[in-house]
Amino acid sequence: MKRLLLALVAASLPIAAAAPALAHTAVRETSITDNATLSAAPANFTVTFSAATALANVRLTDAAGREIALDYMPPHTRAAAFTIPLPMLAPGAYTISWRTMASDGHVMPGAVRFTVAG
Ligand SMILES: [Cu+2]
Repeated sequence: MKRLLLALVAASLPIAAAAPALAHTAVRETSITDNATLSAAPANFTVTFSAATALANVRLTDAAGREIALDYMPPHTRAAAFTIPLPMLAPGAYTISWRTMASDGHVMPGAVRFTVAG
């Protein structure tokens, strides 16, 4: 199985190399820096990408991995920036994660971890 996976990766490399690097959508900026400790609970989270992208699977989890409900539905249109309102967060560690699908079809996971100081 591992051998097959490697063969698939090797087979897809020439295609990946031929695609312009800019076609890949990268995170340009997040309103909360990864691993930041915040003195106050943030009211929202904004993520900005290098190009318009579709956003999906936005999840907020606490330190125990429990999902915290978000009052947010990603738009059905592509955008370069998304602002996700956050619920009132108690002190603790959180992870906000998402998936993007770029116009070239590449799906990329992303996440930012942060701590609200108590
Ligand atoms: Cu890509």
